[in-house]
Parts: sequence; structure tokens; C-alpha cells
Amino acid sequence: MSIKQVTGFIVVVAMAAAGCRVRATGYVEPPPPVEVRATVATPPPPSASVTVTAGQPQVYSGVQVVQATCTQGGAEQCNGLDDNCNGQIDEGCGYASGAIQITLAWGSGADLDLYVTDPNGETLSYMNRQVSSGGYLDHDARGNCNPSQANNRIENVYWNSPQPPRGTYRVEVHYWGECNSGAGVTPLTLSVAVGGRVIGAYTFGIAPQQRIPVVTFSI
Ligand SMILES: [Ca+2]
Ligand SMILES: [Ca+2]
Ligand SMILES: [Ca+2]
Repeated sequence: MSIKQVTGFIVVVAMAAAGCRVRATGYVEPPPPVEVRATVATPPPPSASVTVTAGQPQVYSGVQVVQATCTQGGAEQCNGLDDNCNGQIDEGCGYASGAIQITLAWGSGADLDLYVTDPNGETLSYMNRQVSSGGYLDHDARGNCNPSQANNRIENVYWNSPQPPRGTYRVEVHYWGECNSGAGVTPLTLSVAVGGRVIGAYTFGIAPQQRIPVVTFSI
């Protein structure tokens, strides 16, 4: 061993003895941690500019038309009606509005179900909460079958695409069951808004197990 080699060996031993880290040749720094964020799929927000219009709705026999009694600037209640006349039904209640909004509310502990069939023949309901034309059922409710849920007597459907498909939309309601409420015939209220305007509000007393086409409308 030459003097130079001996000197180098002594330096390395001295460094190690002093607590210094002596790196071996070929040492590679570990890569920095990479932050990965998962994206949860949620429906996009309703469109701000909509120019959809609807023709005169056709109402099922026995369904009563509710005369609008909204008050501009008034308080919006979670009741299936546009209380403040702004063309959105129950805004602030936890379900959405859009180019089309259909909201069902009922007045007992029964479980009623909203069905909306679009011009393509696809039907939104609690069993099928999204259709390819851009419609969603974003609030399903079960009355006394799910008493802890907020607004458990309201179901809501909306389209947030700027131009939902043209054609006829069919809105049905089914009385699924009484949920041990002994509710019997149950009053329902159903409102339809198209293009930021309520085109109709309706009421009907629906019997257990009954299913009726409350209203159809075309855009
Ligand atoms: Ca409103
Ligand atoms: Ca309301
Ligand atoms: Ca239901």
C-alpha cells in the first residue's frame, strides 16, 4: 500500500469514527414522494344559460293543477313548490335544478317513487339514477322507511345539459308502500320547471300501490 492509499484509508476510517456518513459508489437518492389525489365523480353543476321551452303539459285525469302562489324574494321551503318565483324548485334543500327540474313532495310517512321517462325511452328512478341524456335522480326518499333522512318525503330529478333531448317527457308516481305509517291515500305535490320557469304544479291523492302518469310535457 502506497503512502497515498494509506492516507486515504486513514481519512475514511477517521470520518466514519467521527459519525460522518460515507457513501458507497452508486448510491441513488430515493425519489421524492408523489402526491396522488383521487377524483370523485359528481354531477356537473347546472348550466347557467338555458333556452329550453316546453309546450302545454298534459295532465292525468283527476290530477289538479296548483295555482302558483309564489312570492318574489320570499322564503323557499322544501315542499316541491317554487315559493320565491325564481324558476328553481326548493333551492337550498340539498337537491339540484337545471334545464329541467321535476320535484315530487308528499304529505305522509309513505314511500312514494318518482319515475321520469325521457324522449329516448330511458327512465330515471331510485333504481336508475342517471340516464345518457344528462338526467339525474339526485334525491331519493323513503318516508318512514328511512326516518333519519333529511327531506324524506321529497324526490327530485333534473337535467343539467344545456339542451336536453327534444321530445316528450313522461312523469309518473308510484305509491310503493305505507312503511308502517298507516298513511292510506296520500296527497302529493309535483312541480315541473323547464328553462328556468315553472311550467306547472300539480296535486293528487294517490292510493297505496297506485301508479299514475301525473303529467307529460314536450320540449
Ligand atoms: Ca325557488
Ligand atoms: Ca319550495
Ligand atoms: Ca321513494
